[in-house]
Amino acid sequence: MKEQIEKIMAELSELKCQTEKEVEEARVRFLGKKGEITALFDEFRTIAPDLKREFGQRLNSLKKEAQTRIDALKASAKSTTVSADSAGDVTMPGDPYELGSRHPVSIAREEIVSIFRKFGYDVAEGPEIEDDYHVFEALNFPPNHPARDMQDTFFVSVGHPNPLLLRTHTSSVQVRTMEKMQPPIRVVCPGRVFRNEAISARAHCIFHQVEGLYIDENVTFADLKQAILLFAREMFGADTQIRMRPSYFPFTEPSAEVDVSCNICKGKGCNICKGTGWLEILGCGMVDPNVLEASGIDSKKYSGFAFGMGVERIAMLKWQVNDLRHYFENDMRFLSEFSSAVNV
Ligand code: 2NM
Repeated sequence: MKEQIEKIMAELSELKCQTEKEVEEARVRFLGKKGEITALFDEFRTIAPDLKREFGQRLNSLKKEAQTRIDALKASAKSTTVSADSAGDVTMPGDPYELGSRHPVSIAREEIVSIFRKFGYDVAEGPEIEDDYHVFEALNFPPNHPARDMQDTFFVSVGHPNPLLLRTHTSSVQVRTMEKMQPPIRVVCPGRVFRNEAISARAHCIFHQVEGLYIDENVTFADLKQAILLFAREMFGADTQIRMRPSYFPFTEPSAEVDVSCNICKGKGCNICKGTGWLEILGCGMVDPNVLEASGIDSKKYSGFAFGMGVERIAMLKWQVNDLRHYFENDMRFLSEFSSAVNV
């Protein structure tokens, strides 16, 4: 029996297995019901009582050694089997990268801009950090206008003779465009704007705008109305109606606010349009002659219209999102809703 134990010990230490199947065969050979070690345990019952203690210990450590060895072989066979499998069929297509998707505000902005590009507008961008002149002065804001107040505007430098501030609208980009070129001018200016406002379901201190400007000889309010109607029908559907309400902006005269017919209830009245059948989408007007002159455009020869809209607001109406804050929180459950929403 002693020789047998030693022989099996030696065999175990030299045992090599490539696959899990070979490890299982080795386990059966040594430790299975009819295995070599199991057989030695059967034989053990018949040996002389004075040898039992010694052989009991030897047999137990043999069994333990066999089990440890087989467990180790099993673990290494498993890892080699996995890598052999994944080498597998090299003609199989690879695992695709998980792609993200466009943010809904980007989708809406790109759709707005692409509609105006079709109408022949260029796209202009400009700095987010501006000076008082391009945000207020050149746009006919009187010196004491409340928008110039720290309550409404974020100032980057305070107490400076020409303080820097975060633009509150992208009209500043249109001022820079008028400074650089003579009519005809057709531009849309998409970008981030900043207002010192308390964050709520309907307002945020950072949001996105697209503003438009069209200047040429004989541009009239009728041209403005037609441009806005065509835009609204491209954006919200061919059967969309618009209405204009008189309004006031420092940079336009006359000014108007534009509503589109509610595309949810088709004008009947629902909770999205608060029972009115209409949804406000933008502000617009004829550019004030003071604004044209301030940027070097002859207001006797040229006239123009301008408009401005909030991209988040358009996106809320388009996808019936009821809380603006969804657009700033980057919650994957919200963002992944838009993975197939691009239709530009
Ligand atoms: C609006 C509403 C009305 C506007 C005016 C100008 C500029 F630079 F030409 F004077 N840009 N944008 C404008 C006019 C913006 O947003 C609600």
